[in-house]
Amino acid sequence: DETVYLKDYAPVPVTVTHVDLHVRLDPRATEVSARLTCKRQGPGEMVLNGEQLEMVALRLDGKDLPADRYTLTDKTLTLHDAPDAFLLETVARISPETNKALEGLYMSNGMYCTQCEAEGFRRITWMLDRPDVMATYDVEIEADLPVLLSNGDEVAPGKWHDPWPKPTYLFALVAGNLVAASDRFTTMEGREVALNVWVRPGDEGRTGYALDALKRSMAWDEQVYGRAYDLSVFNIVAVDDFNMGAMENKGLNVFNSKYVLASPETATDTDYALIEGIVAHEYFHNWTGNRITCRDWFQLCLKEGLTVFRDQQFSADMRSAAVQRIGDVLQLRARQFREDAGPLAHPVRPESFVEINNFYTATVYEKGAEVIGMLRRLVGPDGYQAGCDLYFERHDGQACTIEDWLKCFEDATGRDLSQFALWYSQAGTPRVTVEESWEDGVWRATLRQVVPDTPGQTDKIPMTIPVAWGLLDADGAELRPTEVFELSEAEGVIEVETASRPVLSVLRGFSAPVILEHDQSDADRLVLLAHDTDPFNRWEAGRALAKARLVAMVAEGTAPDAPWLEAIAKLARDETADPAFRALALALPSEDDLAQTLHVGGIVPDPDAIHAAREAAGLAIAQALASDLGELRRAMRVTGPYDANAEDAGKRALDAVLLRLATRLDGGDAARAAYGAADNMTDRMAAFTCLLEAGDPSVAKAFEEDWKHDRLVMDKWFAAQVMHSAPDRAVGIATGLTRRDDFDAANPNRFRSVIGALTAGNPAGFHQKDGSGYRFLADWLLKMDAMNPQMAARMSTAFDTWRRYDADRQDLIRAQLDRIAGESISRDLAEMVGRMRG
Ligand code: HT7
Ligand code: ZN
Repeated sequence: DETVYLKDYAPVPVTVTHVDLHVRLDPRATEVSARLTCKRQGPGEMVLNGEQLEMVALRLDGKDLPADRYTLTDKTLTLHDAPDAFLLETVARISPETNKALEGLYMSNGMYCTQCEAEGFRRITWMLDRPDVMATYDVEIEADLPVLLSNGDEVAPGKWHDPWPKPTYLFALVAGNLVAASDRFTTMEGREVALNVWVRPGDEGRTGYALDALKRSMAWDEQVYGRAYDLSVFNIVAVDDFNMGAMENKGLNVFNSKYVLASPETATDTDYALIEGIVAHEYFHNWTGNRITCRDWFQLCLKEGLTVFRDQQFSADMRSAAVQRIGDVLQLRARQFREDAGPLAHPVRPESFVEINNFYTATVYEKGAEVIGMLRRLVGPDGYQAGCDLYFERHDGQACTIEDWLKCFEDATGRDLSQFALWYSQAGTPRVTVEESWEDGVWRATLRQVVPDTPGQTDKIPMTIPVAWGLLDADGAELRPTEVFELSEAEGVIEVETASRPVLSVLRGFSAPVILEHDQSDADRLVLLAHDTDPFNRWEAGRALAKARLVAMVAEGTAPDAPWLEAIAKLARDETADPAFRALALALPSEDDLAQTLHVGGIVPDPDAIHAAREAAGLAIAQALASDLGELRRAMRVTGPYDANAEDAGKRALDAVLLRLATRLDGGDAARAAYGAADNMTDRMAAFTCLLEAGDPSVAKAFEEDWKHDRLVMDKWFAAQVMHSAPDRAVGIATGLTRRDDFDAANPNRFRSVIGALTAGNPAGFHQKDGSGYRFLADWLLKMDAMNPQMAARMSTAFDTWRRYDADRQDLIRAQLDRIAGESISRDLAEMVGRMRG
């Protein structure tokens, strides 16, 4: 059994305090010479990790090690009778050019780069590849290339010294023909820091936004958390082939080029916002992750949940806090609630894993961030700051646990957090039901919580749930401003004396990651939609109304009703509301969200019927707004050159929603005009996708002609065609795209832009009754697994909702899962398929 358990954690008997690396780069025969300064700290053998390495030399204290002093396997190097203090020297040969898994040292477009989190360092050399072993590093890179980078400060060309002890997963090395866009930042401690964004020659003009985001992140972390940067240089490198978004290696962040490069012509507002958020996220890791790291991989949420929370706070400060919160919750529900409701559900801090790469999940990241948000609500902003200050002071330079983190808040605030800690160990999204009564001048809300069973976990204990609430009167005036009710038992009651029946606004700001069941009348929801002082709940009321309509349309075949359409139209016209907010309020719940809602309500979701209902609702909204669309769009016109600021982006977002509505009525006339007039990629993509939906035969060709030279723009082109095609054509289109010469499956962005676009972006297409979508995905998972197991395992989660569907679809999916399981597959994919089959 390859399962690793949290309960088995034990510190290493022999540790490494310093690493000297000499790396002679060669595409197929890179030589890595390592000198490890080792020190015994307890009894036992030293077991180093090492995979896919060819051993060239092995010496201890300068002498070749005799064969009886060590054991070498394809995964480990065990030293027998290691002394108390010694130098271990190894020379390993590796082949970066053939490394398509993109873990360890690999090549991307002629450039060398590394990805060591979580366990990639062991593919570079033998080492204690675990986060609780923290060492200083000296690195020398030998290669006939102009740019040679590693962590820390450059002490001579190609020679780097990192004075901050770090675990292996934060090691990085980059070498290639790169150019930098540069700037400077002076920290609050007076340190002068050189900032560089390294890209391929020709891409320099697209680095400005990332550099600016970096400077704003550095200033924000000083102002809000009191955290300053600690080296003389901060390097960011853009890489085309990258499994995830970016990586926070000490002083040398490596980014998927998609999250660095932006120009108005090639990037959308969404891209700009993502670049800002991810640059901030990786930078914030310098303290929450690097200076204080994780004791073991079970504690991943210690750095990821906290850092996501910090990047969300940053984005809220840079943009509209309400719009940011709605976006974060949409994302949480789409990814994390889905995960929590299926066979892949796991606690924010898992207790076991087979392959750690499979646990970089929405639960660890996004639910992990929600847990921090709840903690902040419970202890208050001052308590939160005091707890964070204590954490940074007490644990700087250490590898920590969730217990260490929580103890800082207990010590700083005097609060007992033992019940709150259950959020880290109990999986599943709690359901909170709210029942209201109003009798004899007393209004009462009874709140009940249930934490559902999840794989391997039953009979759960009630948790501490901060429920923010307020009251309005029937005309929408505020009766009671926001308060937080701590629901810490299975049931709790809120009581207020009031002469008239109030309208409850509950779970304001989405104060806890729970599913709220509140049987509120349409009339009350309309009051909240029009008047709630909490912008999140204004949006939420509109969403609840839309969901109820769509569910009825699917389940009962009803048509959208006039009061709802009038409320939506009123909101669209409401000039006092932020356009970005209006865009969000006009967007209908996603098909996947509706499928889950129906499933929970005991109705087997039919993906085609859901798609048809959404289309019909869209058409009805378009008709309700028909006479205003032109005027509303004119009001959204942005004058002057493109700027990615939130205000302009909000106008473009609302314009895109209105254009989509117009397309339902005019067959694409307005979109054709918008496509022709677009001077930026946001407007161009909005018009392009409308024209795809309208079935315009020429637009894809025209777009391709203009952009075939640009890889990142072409990723959008690939994805859009799959996402915006009619469901019965989606698999055929996706298949056709994979046969093109420029479909390079080894590039994760391109792979996601077709396969991910089908599974996540066109659910009705993926779930076609004939099973073609399932076959298509399984074929690609098997192909991808042979190349890049991490990618295959991640993409396989598209199957995780299979139990929602009808018996025929379940059989078809099950057959594909069985087929995959029957092949010789990676540990990564095997774990995921095993968990999904149950
Ligand atoms: N901490 C980074 C995680 C990451 C990663 C994990 C597994 C495999 C590849 C990876 N690339 C990046 C990113 C982050 O959360 O900041
Ligand atoms: Zn992170």
